[in-house]
Amino acid sequence: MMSRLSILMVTILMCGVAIAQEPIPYKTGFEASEGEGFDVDVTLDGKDGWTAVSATITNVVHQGTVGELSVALAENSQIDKTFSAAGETVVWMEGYFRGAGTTAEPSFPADPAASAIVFFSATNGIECLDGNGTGGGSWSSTGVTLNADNWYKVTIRQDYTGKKWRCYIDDAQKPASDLGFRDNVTELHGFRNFADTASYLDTFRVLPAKKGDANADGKVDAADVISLVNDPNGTSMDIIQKDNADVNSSGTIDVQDLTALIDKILGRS
Ligand SMILES: [Ca+2]
Ligand SMILES: [Ca+2]
Ligand SMILES: [Ca+2]
Repeated sequence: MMSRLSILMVTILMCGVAIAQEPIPYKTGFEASEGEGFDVDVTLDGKDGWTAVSATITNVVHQGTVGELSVALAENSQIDKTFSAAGETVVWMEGYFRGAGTTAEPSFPADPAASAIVFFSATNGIECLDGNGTGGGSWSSTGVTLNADNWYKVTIRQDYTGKKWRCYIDDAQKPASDLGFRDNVTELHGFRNFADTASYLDTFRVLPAKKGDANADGKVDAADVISLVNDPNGTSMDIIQKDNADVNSSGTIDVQDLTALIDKILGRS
């Protein structure tokens, strides 16, 4: 029941989809300057590989971000983008969302198959599905309530080997524990966002987890060394950068990670 759904952030298994799959890393701010046809009041459908029903580009942006445009999702809208991420076992997906959520109970179609699902509830706040891998699961609270005027940065880390995912709201892991996939999905295929109440999306990106990629551009090279030299403890890094910059997976970022990064680039590890 499409009309019962609010914001869904999900990776999906899409079969028989005719549109081209975008390779990752992918990022967009839905800005006119990106040259993909984004502009005020144009439909998102057909722009930069997005398919959309009742979603347009608008001049509402979230606080603190460079840019002028975002996506406005009308009531009962849906947007999709397919990705190809063959061989990537851990993938990050992130976007800024704004909306009041829905008063309806979460209700998502069994098809397509889905790994991670984030639900915006007007009554319970942001909820994440702790899936059982066979199409079901239980809803886990993030403890974050919704204010219709606020933007929420939602970052998800999906591990396609362990069939586990994590949700971060504004760079804090919520809920604190790892979550299960709803279905037995083996790799990233796409992103879908349903909205049954008006909402917004901006500053969206999808990239593989890569140890050493401290600037989160999808590559491990000298630019990452510069990032770590300039911020040796990752103090000003976001959650994706922090995960990548902890090259030796010790849980902290320090000079040992810089050494490990240089070794990695020079092929010494
Ligand atoms: Ca934007
Ligand atoms: Ca990099
Ligand atoms: Ca470390």
